[in-house]
Amino acid sequence: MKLTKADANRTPAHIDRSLTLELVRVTEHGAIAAAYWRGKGNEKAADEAAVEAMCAELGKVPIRGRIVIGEGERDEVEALYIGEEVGAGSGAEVDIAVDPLEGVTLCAKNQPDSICVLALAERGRLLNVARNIYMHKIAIGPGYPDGLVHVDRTATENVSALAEAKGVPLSEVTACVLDRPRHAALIDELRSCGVAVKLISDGDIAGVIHAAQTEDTGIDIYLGSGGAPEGVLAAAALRCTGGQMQGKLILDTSEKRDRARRMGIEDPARIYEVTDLAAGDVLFAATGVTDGNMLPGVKLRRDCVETSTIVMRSWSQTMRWVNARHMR
Ligand code: VTB
Ligand code: MG
Ligand code: MG
Repeated sequence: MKLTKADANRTPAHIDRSLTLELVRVTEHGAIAAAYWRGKGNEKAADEAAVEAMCAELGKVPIRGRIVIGEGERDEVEALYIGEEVGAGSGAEVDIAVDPLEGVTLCAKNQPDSICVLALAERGRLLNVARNIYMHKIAIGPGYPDGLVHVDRTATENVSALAEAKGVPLSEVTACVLDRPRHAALIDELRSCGVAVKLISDGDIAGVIHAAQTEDTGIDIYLGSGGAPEGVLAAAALRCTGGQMQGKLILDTSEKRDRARRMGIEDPARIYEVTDLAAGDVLFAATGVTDGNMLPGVKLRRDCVETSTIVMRSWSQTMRWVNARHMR
């Protein structure tokens, strides 16, 4: 088989491919637990349910795993804290990034695209960032020249370059942006260029992945700032789907800069490419909690529970959609 788009990413296949199905079980269980809290208005309970279920399932996976992006610091949260050792205790040494319930608000309000997410990489290959750090992000799909867009350029420059490369007028470009007051100027700028703006209320991991799947989603580019952990998780997915992304951390206080330094970040102004955020061999899994554009949500049927998961592997550049029935 001739592998082309994979070549740029190609690294030795260090991670056992059978772990893909193991990860599906983990995000499935997290999503099912959260699903019982859909629309109940209780973000905390939904999040905790997902954490607990993921944790229990991770304990069965044959890895020596370490959480590098988790729910918080060891003294802040009980489970899935940064530095926690997870897995069955034998197998490869790997690093894990989780967001047990990405889009807690979406789940609590039963709105689209809340997902249970996990990425797994070789030891030391995921950027380690704390939960309260934000990141400027820009992402486009595969098939464009390297460096076509840049996180430090203006939105106008970026969408103009993209429209030209795509061979369409700016009025046929769609940008996805988190609906936040801090993005008001960005949204105005995009609209004044004639670009269509798809506003999402939460969930920018899905937002970035949508930009890499333009043919299915109609979204050409993702722009704006959001959680840095979500940036690393999105980059892990992009390693598998193809596409470009850049991230720049927002370290706007000395406390954040110190914390980042302690986590190994030397240059606070560094621009991270996809492979700086998630390097080497990477696996990514996400299960839908609420019905969304990316994945259907959990279906609670009379006799069974149905889940839909996407699981990806960077080495093979495979994306698999796994629909599962779990008998009650
Ligand atoms: C961001 C985004 C997430 O929450 O962290 C956002 O990356 C936080 O929003 O996908 P605020 O600007 O309100 O802090 C999500 O949308 C959901 O966790
Ligand atoms: Mg979370
Ligand atoms: Mg999140």
